[in-house]
Amino acid sequence: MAAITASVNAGGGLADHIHPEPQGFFRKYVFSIDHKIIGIQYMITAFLFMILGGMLAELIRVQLMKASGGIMTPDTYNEVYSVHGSTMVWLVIIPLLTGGFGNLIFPVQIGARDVAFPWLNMLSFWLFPPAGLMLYASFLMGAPTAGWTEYPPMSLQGAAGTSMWAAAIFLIGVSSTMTGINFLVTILKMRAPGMTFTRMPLFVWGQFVTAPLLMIATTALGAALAALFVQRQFGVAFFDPTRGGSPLLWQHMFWFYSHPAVYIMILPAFGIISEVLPTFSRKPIFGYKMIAFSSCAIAILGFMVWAHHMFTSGLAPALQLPFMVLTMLIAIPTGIKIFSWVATLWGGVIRMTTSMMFALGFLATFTLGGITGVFLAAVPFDLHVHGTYFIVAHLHYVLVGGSLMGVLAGLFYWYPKMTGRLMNEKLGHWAFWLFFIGFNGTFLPMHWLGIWGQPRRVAVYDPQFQGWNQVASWFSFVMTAALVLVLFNALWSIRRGKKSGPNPWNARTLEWQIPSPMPYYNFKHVPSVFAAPYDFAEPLPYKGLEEELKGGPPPVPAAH
Ligand code: HEM
Ligand SMILES: [Cu+2]
Repeated sequence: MAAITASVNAGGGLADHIHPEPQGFFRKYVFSIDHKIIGIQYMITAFLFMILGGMLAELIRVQLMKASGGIMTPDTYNEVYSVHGSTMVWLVIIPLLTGGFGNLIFPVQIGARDVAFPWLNMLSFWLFPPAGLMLYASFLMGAPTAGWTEYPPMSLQGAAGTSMWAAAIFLIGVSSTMTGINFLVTILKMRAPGMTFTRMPLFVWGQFVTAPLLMIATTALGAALAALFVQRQFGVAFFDPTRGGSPLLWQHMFWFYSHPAVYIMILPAFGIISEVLPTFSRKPIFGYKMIAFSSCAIAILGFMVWAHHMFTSGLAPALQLPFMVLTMLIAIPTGIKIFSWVATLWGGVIRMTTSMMFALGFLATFTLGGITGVFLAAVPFDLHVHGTYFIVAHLHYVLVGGSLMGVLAGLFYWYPKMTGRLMNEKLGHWAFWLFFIGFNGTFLPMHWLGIWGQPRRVAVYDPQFQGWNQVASWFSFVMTAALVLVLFNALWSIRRGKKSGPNPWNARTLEWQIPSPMPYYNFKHVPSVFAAPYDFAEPLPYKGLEEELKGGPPPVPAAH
């Protein structure tokens, strides 16, 4: 490893290329090749799509206030939840956690000046807004109606918008794949001298195990989407059993992507939590290696469990047991992480910043989502609740209570690194409590609604479920208000927030050793790393950072 880092630095490799900072609005902010600007572009775009996806969510909750529905026809309702789910997965959570926070932070944390392929990075960002607009344009021609999973045969029958959906998600997939390659090469080749694998901050580990998932799993999705598109537009019978195709083929390909994709949506969030908890309890993270290696175990196991989404799809009984056992195994590395996080808090000097509160909220709600995941892995239980609101409850506990809370913890934590200012803590605390209460009030009742038998994805339902649906709807407005408050806080703080200085939290990883906002080149002198992060009692584990906080551009290396 030392050999690789040494040759990169000595051979005039990527790490020490210095180019003048681009001038002019377009080169600087629109077609930027700077990983930090691209990260912020991803975040702004994803938050805009979150507003659209959130409006659809509220339409869903308004419709479900009354058992007899009321505001939408069933057809429109199908379009609304299908686009809502697709938005939240592909245009919000994945872009925020990989393209957004990934780009913004991890290159700095390994001591690099940029990612390995800056132009590819710009290209993968610029595939994202058009793909999102295509998804929304599908409303004009009949949006997809078969949910975010778009199972055939239903997805073969929908209006033209379903083909548009397939094309849009395909574009997003291409973008994800490029990001994965870029991040993997960056982490393998561009770490600062001394930044060995076991000295990498845990957020870097989160991106490191996510990158191969982005590359490998997304390929399966791309193939499935292409096949769906080709069957719909040109009639090749991939999924049509009457002509030798198989609708189950879609489910296998889709879940061979989408189960690993749930880890694309959670492993980077694990990384954020692993940064926030030690910083605000002033203790080294407990079980660093266990946290890092359990992420690898999760990534590998994640490829072996996809058929747990197909227990009710006519999967051969002989296959049910192995998929059940493998799925349950994932609870082990996940549990290891949860115990490590709790042990990190134990005896720590806890500072209740907003970021810390979101991290603690994550611990509580993600754990509950993980537990219902183990329930679902049990085939007899799954046969009972598959296709009910119990699934909706489970997936929102992991995706909103896990991934999105991780995003919010990261937003409050790293906001100074983007803007040089802190977000308002008082508003932040309000937003946290509104979010936590609103979220649990919305999704907790769905567990029992599901067990009692309320089916998901229907526009009208049995009147006996109306009471709890109203509860869920009212709390969903509270949760939305919390997110609006976060957004307002972020916008207000750009100008009015308290100046943060380089290291407001007294954190130890490299991004905090340079000015806020982070300068164009990140580092004047690429630092040397001689110990692991997070050891708050020891001196900083870096050499060569003395100049970083003084003004002016970095010296041009003499070699070229
Ligand atoms: C211990 C970890 C987990 C286990 C054992 C687990 C297990 C399961 C199982 C068995 C199902 C299928 C239920 C059915 O369709 O009948 C399911 C659904 C789902 N899970 Fe998990 N899960 C876990 C964690 C996660 C995480 C971390 C995420 C995302 C961040 C996630 C997202 C989802 C989603 C989106 C669905 C619903 C798919 C659909 O629309 O049909 N799960 N989970
Ligand atoms: Cu799964």
